[in-house]
Amino acid sequence: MVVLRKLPGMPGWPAALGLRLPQKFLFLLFLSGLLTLCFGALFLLPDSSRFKRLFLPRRATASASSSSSASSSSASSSSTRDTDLPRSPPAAAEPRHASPAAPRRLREKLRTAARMAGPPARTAPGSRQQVQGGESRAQPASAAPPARETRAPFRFDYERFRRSLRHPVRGGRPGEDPETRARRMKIKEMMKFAWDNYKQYALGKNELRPLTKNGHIGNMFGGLRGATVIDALDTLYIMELEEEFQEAKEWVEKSFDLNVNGEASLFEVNIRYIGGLLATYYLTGEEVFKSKALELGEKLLPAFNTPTGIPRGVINLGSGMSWSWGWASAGSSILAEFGTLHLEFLHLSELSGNPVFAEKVMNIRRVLNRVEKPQGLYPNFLSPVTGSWVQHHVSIGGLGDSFYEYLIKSWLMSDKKDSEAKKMYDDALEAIEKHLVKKSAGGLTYIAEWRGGILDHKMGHLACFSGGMIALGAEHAAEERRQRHMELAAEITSTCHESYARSDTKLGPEAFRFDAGSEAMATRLSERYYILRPEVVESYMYLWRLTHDPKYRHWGWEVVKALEKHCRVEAGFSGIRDVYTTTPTHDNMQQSFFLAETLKYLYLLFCEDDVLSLEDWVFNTEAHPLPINHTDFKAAVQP
Ligand code: DMJ
Repeated sequence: MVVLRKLPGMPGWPAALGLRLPQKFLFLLFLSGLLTLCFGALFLLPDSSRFKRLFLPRRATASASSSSSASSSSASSSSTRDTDLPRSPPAAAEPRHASPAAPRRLREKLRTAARMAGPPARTAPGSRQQVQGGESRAQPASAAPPARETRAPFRFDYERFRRSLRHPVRGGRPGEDPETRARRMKIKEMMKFAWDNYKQYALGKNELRPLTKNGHIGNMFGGLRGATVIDALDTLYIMELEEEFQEAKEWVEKSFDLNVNGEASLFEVNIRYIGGLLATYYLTGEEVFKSKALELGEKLLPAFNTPTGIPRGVINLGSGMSWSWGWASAGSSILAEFGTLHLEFLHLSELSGNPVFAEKVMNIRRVLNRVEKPQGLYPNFLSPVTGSWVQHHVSIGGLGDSFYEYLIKSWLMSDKKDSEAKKMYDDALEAIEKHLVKKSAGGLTYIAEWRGGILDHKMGHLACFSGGMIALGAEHAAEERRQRHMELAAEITSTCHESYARSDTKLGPEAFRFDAGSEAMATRLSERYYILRPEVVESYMYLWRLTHDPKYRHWGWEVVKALEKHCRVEAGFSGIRDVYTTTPTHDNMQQSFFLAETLKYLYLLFCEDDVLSLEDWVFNTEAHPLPINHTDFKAAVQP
């Protein structure tokens, strides 16, 4: 742009023309009118968006283009946020700055662009792995199909859904024995204690610090608050803690702010917040939970805007910028993270009538089906740019775990129609059985980890969910597999129980090993802690429901007693730093998953089977129940 400025030694333009003051004024008036006219004309040109990007402040443009194709109600793309320019064609939904007075052709053009384009790629600041420039030009397989006309207003038929359930949500308990009831009531009391202390000292923060009696915010949720509220909602409801449920609901209605601007884990926000909100909506029919879940779901969509459609692990919920974890090799995405979206995203499509969520996760599945699996195993790190594995580390514990869980649960949630998910699960389990399942010298069955062909004879606490998962899958397996898998599930659950039984506190360590003479015990100081994790009691709950062997209730009750003895402190429950001492020190953290999962699974262990029946519900990986599709979900995309 030419700048009119006075050069040294030269008279200015009007002076050089020999004009007097009134003439100068008229000249300047004419000049400014001319400029205004030219600038305004740019907006009437048919393809003016490129020019707008040149002239308008960056944030206004970014705001318009950050609305996802799912956008209808989200307030996420506030123009007050500082964002970089998108590098992809702008606009997924009709930009909010397209005024009703804009020429019709222009509005139609913008609408078409909105239908065709995914959400824009953003460049993340700092040294972390960034969204690559130009990436978004590659068409992810998940791009929305063209020419989808304006959707008819959509209303999910909640009453129809409730009628489709085969069991009452909270179930009936005719003629149960008094001991079972008393144990269940004890667990309910623990939940009330955990909630009351959180409410008193940390309401609105993410977790309670029960020793210092204050709140913890952390950095996993991108500025979102109240992780414990959202995680606790459905547990409070199921336990019939009515007053406490109302307190939690009121916080969601009045204080749960989605208009935040921070770096969140896509996975954690999905499993805890979206999972918790969806489950509570399905349980109660209260619209507030549905609308918050949908609004939050839309904010996650820009993370999928990569060449493959495999989302990156971290997203700024305000700007939509996304990037990979700094610790993940070569900018890779993590199997357990991008593989643990399927259940929630299908429900987001079901409730909104918008297929975009289902399309995103079906595309992840397509990419995974295309890529070659070493010996049939799924490594934990995948490049979102090339769609190839980055490292050959395989684990059914951390980094891999819930990917496998979501395969079998996707099939169950589809009312056993999603045969592709079932096949992926069966094939993966077969490879795991063949390469990773081992027996220790002392006869304990465990699942080892695999590093490029070398076995690491260790199991993490996280891997202990697999007993429950394998039992759940076995229940529905063909006859020859059924018994073998049921035995495998029981053996793994028993090994995990051993990791508890062999400690002084009767709580299990973060990881335990089967080498150097060790059997189901931690061998490193750094692995001796217990942070109120649920995986072992989760497996007890499934094994109880599927076998009714009383040992699982017995083992569950041992955990209750150990929690009371070692983790209960004056103002809540705390993790401990060493399970191998009877006087452990506390880590001062009441994790939100303790309320979402550990206490819920313990409670269900002492309930009748029809409370959150496995015939009606699947639990997401944070133990939030999502309904099985008995009524033919409209939005589900067929493989
Ligand atoms: C929970 O947030 C979920 O269960 C997740 O899948 C793994 N880890 C924690 C609890 O240990």
